[in-house]
Amino acid sequence: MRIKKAEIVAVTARQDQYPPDNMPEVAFAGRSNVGKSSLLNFLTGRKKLAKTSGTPGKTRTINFYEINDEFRIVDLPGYGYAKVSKSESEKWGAMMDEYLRTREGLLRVIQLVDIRHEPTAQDKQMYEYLQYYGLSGTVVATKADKISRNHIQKNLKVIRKCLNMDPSDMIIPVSALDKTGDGDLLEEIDRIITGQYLT
Ligand SMILES: Nc1nc2c(ncn2[C@@H]2O[C@H](COP(=O)(O)OP(=O)(O)OP(=O)(O)O)[C@@H](O)[C@H]2O)c(=O)[nH]1
Ligand SMILES: [Mg+2]
Repeated sequence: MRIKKAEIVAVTARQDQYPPDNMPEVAFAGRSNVGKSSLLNFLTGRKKLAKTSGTPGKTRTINFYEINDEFRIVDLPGYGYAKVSKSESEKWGAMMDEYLRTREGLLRVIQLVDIRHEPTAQDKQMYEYLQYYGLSGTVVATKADKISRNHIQKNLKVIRKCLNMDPSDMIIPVSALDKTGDGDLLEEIDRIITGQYLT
């Protein structure tokens, strides 16, 4: 698949702000700073489509991007950002729940983890949540440029085990900096939106 067109269609904090539930959607979830917004920019070839930052907690809303007038990629707010208050993390939870549990068009949530580290307790919790709701199956290991080539396979194995991934689940290394892994990820997104994983 090639991305020919990408546009932001909604920045939302509540369900009544979502675009109509009339298209397949794939969402990006993961810790703050893991590189969700950067990945979206990389895939679409649009450096400034989504705002990114070296400081965690940049994306605080659920942002919908329409791709090729055909499907949407949804950039979710990150978790695990140390400085957030209790009320803010509760707000995050309610906002995520509202989207993940009600969205008919949502086919899968791609979970992003940092390729350098073992998944955190919150990463595991998130993946379990996705497994429970039937939204799991694809993991992206970000920032592959930060480790040597011969560590990539080893770290992918650790992540797979740590998240208790199913043997049929996919894990794809990417680097938004070196611009690698986009082909494999776009193929996977194509399988998702064309319903190849639906039973
Ligand atoms: N080296 C390297 N840095 C990356 C890569 N992807 C993202 N980054 C950096 O990681 C930082 C966070 O990136 P974002 O895309 O804003 O992260 P996010 O997951 O959207 O974060 P929140 O919006 O806070 O949830 C930025 O400084 C990016 O430049 C990558 O592939 N390689
Ligand atoms: Mg972001």
